[in-house]
Amino acid sequence: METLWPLALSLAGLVAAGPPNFVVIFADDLGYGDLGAYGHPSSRTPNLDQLAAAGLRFTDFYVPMSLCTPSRAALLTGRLPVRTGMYPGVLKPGSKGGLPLEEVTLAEVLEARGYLTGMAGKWHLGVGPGGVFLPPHQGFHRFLGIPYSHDQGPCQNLTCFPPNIPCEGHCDQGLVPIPLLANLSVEAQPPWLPGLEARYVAFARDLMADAKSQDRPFFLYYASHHTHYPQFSGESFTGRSGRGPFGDSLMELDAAVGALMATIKDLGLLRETLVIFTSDNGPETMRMFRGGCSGLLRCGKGTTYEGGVREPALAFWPGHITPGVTHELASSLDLLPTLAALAEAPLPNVTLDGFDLSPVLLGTGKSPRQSVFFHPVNPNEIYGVFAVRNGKYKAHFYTQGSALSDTTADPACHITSPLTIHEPPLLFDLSVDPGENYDLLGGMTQVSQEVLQALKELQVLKAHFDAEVTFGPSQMALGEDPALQVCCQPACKPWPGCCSCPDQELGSKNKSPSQA
Ligand code: CSN
Ligand code: MG
Repeated sequence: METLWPLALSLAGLVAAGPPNFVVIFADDLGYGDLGAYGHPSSRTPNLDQLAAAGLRFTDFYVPMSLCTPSRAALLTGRLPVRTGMYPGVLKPGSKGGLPLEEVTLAEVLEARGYLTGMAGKWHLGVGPGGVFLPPHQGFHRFLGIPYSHDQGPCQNLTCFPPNIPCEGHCDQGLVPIPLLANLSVEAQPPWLPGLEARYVAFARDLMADAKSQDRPFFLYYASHHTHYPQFSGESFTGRSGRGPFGDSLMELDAAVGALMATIKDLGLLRETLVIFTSDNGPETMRMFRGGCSGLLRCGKGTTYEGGVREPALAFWPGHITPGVTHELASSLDLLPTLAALAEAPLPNVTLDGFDLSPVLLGTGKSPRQSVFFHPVNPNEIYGVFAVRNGKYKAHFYTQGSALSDTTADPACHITSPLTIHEPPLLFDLSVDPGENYDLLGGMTQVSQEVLQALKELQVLKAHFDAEVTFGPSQMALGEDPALQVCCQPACKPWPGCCSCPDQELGSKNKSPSQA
């Protein structure tokens, strides 16, 4: 098979022994069915497909909550979003709260082990007064990115595709234009979106090269805005994917992955670098054909159905990970314990919800994870988890549609489907019914002893889990203060529109962010 970045054996790779480098690539709102390697018929994702072919492709990898902020918090802390206060919904540009500083992030775990840590892209774990919640205060030595979603600000005047095609829709009005931050300074407000991914790639290259020249391991958290709405892409991708604006955005993400891989190869670090790719939540199908695809799974973003919480996931590490497909249960919660184990870094002294999956990656054992639990995006302690998967069985004790999953053919996904209690739960055997179509207790077939046993186990798992999990105080409940929004022109008028320092006007000088 021809490879896009052939695995040349480097001498450095054969003698190295220190902790491995980690590159975690996190896509935004990319569905289970969106990659070529996961069966999409028209996506162009040659680099990701190459990672899948030469690495480990997960079929049963989950996030604990089907929304951006909670999912990102889970990835970086190894803890349920309800524990860290990252609920309900998502953080806003003027939110007072953020990921509590006492939470220990993966960056902090690895920084303490001597890693050079950097993050490019979408943060969405809070800004707060004076930027207290931003990545430089959460373990990242370097940060280049937007602190939240790129639709959380007016976008009618933004360019999404070159030379001057505006973004689709108006996005969120009455807010400051989206800022691009370099550490704690405003680099541009708003940045020119068709040039954004290339900037992130350049940042990532510098980080990896600098770590190598300092003879240090690195941790790169690459959280692209692709393929979130409104989709954008650079000149080389616009109109090139064969799948419209969503495909162009995905193709640019794929090319960024290729550029990161080429950099790792050029540095001679392919065998010292574990690359992981996944997505924060299922597709935002309310955007119709611009909203991504959950493939054969039910519903999408904002729901506890499979399409909301099961994600594409790849792990690539030549010489360490045998190429193949795994059906082991895995979760984004497992990243922190897994990478900490591989780096031989001590775990934070807190309740973790993840498991060390290094046996699955290295082919030395089975997954220690037997079950996964799903809270809704507006969780409470009375209902607890809405759904539980144990082995091949999944029970839905509660279901609720979401506006984010509107427009799919299945009305159960839509906002018009209210909170529904299921007693007994809806019960699916995902090994024969990954699309959650046929309720085993729905009277269609006779209920076997095995199914009754599975039901009992799921009920016990839910009861024990809910009893054990203590919710942290909601950071979203702290509310918003519009004056906390980042503004490149402190105290300007008329606010918030005056907070405008686009790339071409800013030139090379940076402006410090401050509160308006
Ligand atoms: S998300 O998408 O940030 O990727 O989850 O951009 O749920 O209210 C979700 N929401 C803006 C968004 C708002 C987003 C919401
Ligand atoms: Mg998202």
